[in-house]
Amino acid sequence: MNAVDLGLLAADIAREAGELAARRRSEGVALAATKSTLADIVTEADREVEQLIRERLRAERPDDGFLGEETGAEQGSSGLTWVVDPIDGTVNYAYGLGAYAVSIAVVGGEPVPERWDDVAAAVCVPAAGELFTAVRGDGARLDGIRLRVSDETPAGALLATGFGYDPATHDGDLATVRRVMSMARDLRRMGAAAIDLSYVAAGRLDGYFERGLNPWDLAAGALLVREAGGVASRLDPDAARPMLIAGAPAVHDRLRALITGTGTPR
Ligand code: LIP
Repeated sequence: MNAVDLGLLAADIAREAGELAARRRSEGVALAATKSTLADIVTEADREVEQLIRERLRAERPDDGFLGEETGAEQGSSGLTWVVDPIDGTVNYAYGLGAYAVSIAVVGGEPVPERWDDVAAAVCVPAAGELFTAVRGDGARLDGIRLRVSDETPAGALLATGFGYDPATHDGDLATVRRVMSMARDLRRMGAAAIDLSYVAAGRLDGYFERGLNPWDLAAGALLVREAGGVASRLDPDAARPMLIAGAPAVHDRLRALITGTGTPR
């Protein structure tokens, strides 16, 4: 299978998984457990959707590896790994907010964000009926239409961020927000990194930054941004909470400079 075919497979499975997530949502959400902190939850649907994705991939691509938010890692022998967040934005999902997504990426090499090679990705946002897709070297698309990142306007950049589930990290994250507001026209906090990144790719947001994302939160979205002409990079990759920064090249560079303290506020 070439990258385009892998992208089609990712898209098909993301669409089917999105339908299952939406169906379960309409039936009511059952909390399954809490994870790293009380605010970090997993629902029965997260597990069921990941199971469906895993089964579909096992049937189609038995030699590939798998790295999923809920069921963990399984090494493959093909050199490819599927990096999956069955429901990104679980808290939104549990509260009945529509900003949740199924995020599926396939990467080559070691399944670590700095070292993997992007191959293909799909992000399905069931509540909006939208499917974002990207294939390395072949662009990013929303329901088949080519995407392009947006440049900052004279009014400043429309930025988004997120905060982790650990209350101990909130002060630091708010200090970062304070630093970047000098370039912002406004700030959004959607609650699902895969959607934030898809929106950067689509030019619905000019830039996005967040500390502490997991590989499955960013794998598909980062490829979407890159294939839409943007940059997605990680600061402090070896720290406990690396910072992801994404946007059109100029927006990305300005964000990075303000976050690292090397940029001058406007
Ligand atoms: C969530 C992210 C969200 C972020 C949370 C968490 P989950 O993923 O997408 O934007 O702020 O820390 O990582 O847990 O809903 O899949």
